[in-house]
Amino acid sequence: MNFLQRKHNLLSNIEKLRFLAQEVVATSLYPKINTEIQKLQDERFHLVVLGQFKRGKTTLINAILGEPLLPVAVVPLTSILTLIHFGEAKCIEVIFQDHKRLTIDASELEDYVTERGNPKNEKHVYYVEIQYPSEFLQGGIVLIDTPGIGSLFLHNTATTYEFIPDIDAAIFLLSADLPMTQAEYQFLEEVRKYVSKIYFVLNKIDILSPEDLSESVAYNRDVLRKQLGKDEIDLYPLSARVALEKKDGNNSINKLYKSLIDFKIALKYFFENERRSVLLYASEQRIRSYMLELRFVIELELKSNELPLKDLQKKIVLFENQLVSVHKDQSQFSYLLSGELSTLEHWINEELEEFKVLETNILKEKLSEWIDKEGNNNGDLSLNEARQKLADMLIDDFNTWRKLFEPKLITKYEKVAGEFINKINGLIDNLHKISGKLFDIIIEPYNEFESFKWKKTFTYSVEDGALFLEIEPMKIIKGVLSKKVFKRKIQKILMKEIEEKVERNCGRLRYEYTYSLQESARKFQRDIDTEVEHIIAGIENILHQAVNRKKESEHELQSQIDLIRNRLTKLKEIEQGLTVAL
Ligand SMILES: Nc1nc2c(ncn2[C@@H]2O[C@H](COP(=O)(O)OP(=O)(O)OP(=O)(O)O)[C@@H](O)[C@H]2O)c(=O)[nH]1
Ligand SMILES: [Mg+2]
Repeated sequence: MNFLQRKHNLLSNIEKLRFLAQEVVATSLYPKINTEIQKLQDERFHLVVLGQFKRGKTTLINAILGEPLLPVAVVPLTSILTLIHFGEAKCIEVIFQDHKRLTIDASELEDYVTERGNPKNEKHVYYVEIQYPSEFLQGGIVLIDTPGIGSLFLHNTATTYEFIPDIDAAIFLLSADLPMTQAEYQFLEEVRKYVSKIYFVLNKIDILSPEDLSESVAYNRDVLRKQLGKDEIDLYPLSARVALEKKDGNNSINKLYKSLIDFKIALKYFFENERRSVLLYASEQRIRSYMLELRFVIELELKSNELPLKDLQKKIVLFENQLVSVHKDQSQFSYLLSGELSTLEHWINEELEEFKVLETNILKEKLSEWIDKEGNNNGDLSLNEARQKLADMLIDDFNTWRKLFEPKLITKYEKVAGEFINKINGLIDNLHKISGKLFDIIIEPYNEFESFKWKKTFTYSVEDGALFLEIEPMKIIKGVLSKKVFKRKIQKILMKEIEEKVERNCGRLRYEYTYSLQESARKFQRDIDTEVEHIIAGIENILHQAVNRKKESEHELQSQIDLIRNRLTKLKEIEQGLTVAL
């Protein structure tokens, strides 16, 4: 069978599935299946650039397009998904969460897709879509820039994690100068569950000497081989930045530019030869997980309709009884979560307290030294200058401390969040297992309830802004006092101010960290409760509908059972059709 026949077969099966999903009210699969049909009809292929923050994802996309279209920076930046596909003319549209669209100019992109221009996504952007006249994008390729994972802006990590199931193939960026981090390993493991084709790019090779480069390539290849358990790794060392700048007249730069050309050739080869089968495979995987969900719902409907009323009522009572323990688990989890968060807050306090004492002493020492030196060199030393110096020193020290402290906080936080998400997924699994067991529904051990699973992650972010330091106007009239006395006076005032300023700024950090933790926990708890209640309501709805039907005539009940049986048969046919088609 050629591609078009396979695509046609897959599409006709998915269309049957859509029809079925529309009939079965107890699921919300219909829009998801609809999107899949659209994507397959247009042969839209999601080639997604992934990786930790600041690895150079956005720069690589610009280099592939050959123009600095998307904004890049030295700080974690991209916060919104950007989908770029072929168009005769450049056109950029922002799609908001309420589905409103706005056409913007390239110069305005920064205001929507970056953490700086749109902090914490306060503009409620869903995604950005760009039409771009590049030959590379022809044939339905959608090149997608994602927010980097693992930065302090956890909502960015969340956006990217949520998008993983929609990826057809990935370009996974690593950096030549840094070994892979724990966050990257975890992320790669998650991506592998959904994506069969992954290209690895070892970026920033321009900063390494040729010897260090070969060591870095060998090391990363080895790590990936072990991690993926396979010998063949598609690893492309290159420099996105140099390739984008592609300056002529310098041989080494030309060589680096060539690595990007080689990578583009490999991608082109893939597009021409493998893209279509990968597209079908990825689509089929998504569809199979939707079918598992649908099958569970239809079987539950069938079994509950087939049971005699008395037995059904008994089972409903049993289900409701078991729900008590589910709810108990649920409230125990929130109790555990708040416990874990208080431990984390306690740890933050301790760390800040330790830093406060240390920083107060260090600043006193550093500033006294500076006043002594400046006072001797510069007769015009003013209180304001000294205050400014203190502010600079304090901002520097706080920023250095934050750089060390915040990654530790994130690691601890992600661990708590990860454990909690596993617990919730266990609870969701359990809900289905309880009802499956009560109604004798056979659940295939593979993949179990993957499609029901909670895929969101815990969102949490901390402002990256400067520390707020007010510099009060100078009140002492210089000149009235002798230089020496004046110096001593400045010193005395500022030593006291150091204590206050360190105390106040540590307090602000403490507030910011704990407030963000509590806010994100509250939101998470709300989302989880809604999700669990939604699943329970779905199951109860099926059971109670069946009870009501039992009160109708025998004839009507029987025709309803026949209808559901028929749906199950249709679903099995679709399943078989899929297997034959692919
Ligand atoms: N030396 C060097 N720097 C690079 C290269 N590619 C990107 N950079 C720099 O790395 C920094 C981050 O680049 P971005 O493209 O914004 O990285 P990103 O992965 O998109 O970052 P996020 O959007 O925050 O996840 C910028 O300062 C780039 O100029 C490269 O090949 N070599
Ligand atoms: Mg970026």
